[in-house]
Amino acid sequence: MLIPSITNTDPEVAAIIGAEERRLREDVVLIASENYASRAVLDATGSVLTNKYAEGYPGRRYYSGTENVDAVESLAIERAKRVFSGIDHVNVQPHSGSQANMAAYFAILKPGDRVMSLSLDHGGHLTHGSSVSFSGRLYEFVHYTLDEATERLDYDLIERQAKQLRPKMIISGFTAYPRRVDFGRFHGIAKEVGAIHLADISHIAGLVVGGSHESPVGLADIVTTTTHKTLRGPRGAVIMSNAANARRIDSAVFPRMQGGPMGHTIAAKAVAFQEASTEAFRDYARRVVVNASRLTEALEAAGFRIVSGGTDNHLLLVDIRGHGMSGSEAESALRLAGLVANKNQIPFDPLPPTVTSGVRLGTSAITSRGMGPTDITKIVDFIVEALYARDDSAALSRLRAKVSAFASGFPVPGLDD
Ligand code: DSN
Repeated sequence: MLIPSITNTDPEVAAIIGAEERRLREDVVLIASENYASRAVLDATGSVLTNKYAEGYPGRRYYSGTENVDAVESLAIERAKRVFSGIDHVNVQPHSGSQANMAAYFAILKPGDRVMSLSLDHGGHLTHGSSVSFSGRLYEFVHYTLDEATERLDYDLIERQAKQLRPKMIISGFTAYPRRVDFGRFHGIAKEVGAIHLADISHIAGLVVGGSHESPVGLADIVTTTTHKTLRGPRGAVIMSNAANARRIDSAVFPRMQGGPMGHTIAAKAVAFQEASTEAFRDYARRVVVNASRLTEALEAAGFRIVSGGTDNHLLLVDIRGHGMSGSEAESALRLAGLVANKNQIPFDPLPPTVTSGVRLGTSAITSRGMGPTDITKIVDFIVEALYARDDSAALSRLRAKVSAFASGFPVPGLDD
């Protein structure tokens, strides 16, 4: 699949891309935020639209010759509005999820304003107020946490906290929360205290457009999402908002935060939105959730504790403490066996983020390769074998060969389509 021009002109880079293609074919990718983009998405990303400067918005650019970028950006907006049904306004220019959140904050907040969000160690995100992120430095973030017994959101507690602290913005949306999010409840709480409700649906966007998770549209003033996770598009993001915040969002993205938009990535976003509007994508979203449930059941049957007792979406958190290892030890053993997952803190984790007591697993990528419940049973056998063999590098290497033979039997979107 390697693009011949790179092979001919830059064999060094071509070799690295070739190695990544092999890795994507031979590994079982269980990282909850990763996926396989289609060939069409990759083609748009690698297109000549990368060459054009087009600061501004369709019909209002600072350079000439932008008619094709105008057309593709307008199309991406129109398609995003179709899949996120009911949204008033979409900005398709943010280069990443972090930048989408930054622009949303710039649009609404002044430095020092108070914002409420889930803490990072309970499943939030760096840009939801971590002290090492611009967000925690510029704004006064206060955090809600999960309930210790249920390991789920406690909406009554969030409501009490919001009434007491009166934040200007409340953020819903998480990176490691396996349960359904009640956007309606967040909407009610935000309304009650006069806060803006921002829903960061980066993880579940594909489930939302695929009809497998409630949509925040109409319940959040601003919705941010990356386009490359469950949505299966190019690496990038979009910001959606109600009409009242549209102008503020646009001017926060450009000129306040970003310069020229990436026309090639915007074209790929348009392609991904088109793909996400099909019945095949709805079926994909359903299968992602079914596979995550199956993964949960099989791991529980193998003796693992699953945080919150299960999952309603594409991800789950495995509490690895009962197996005498840390999340980082588990991550390393799995990697050596060709199983790619990430260590992750679990709620009330006594261990730091570099070690952790948990592993986060997701089913978006394996479902894109066509794996189903029977394959999940096999994957759990591999996981168990890898964790038990964690100190035996020869056994892990033999297992890797088995995992690679298994994974190579499935097509790789982007390479085989
Ligand atoms: N890095 C992403 C994740 O893995 O959830 C969040 O930005």
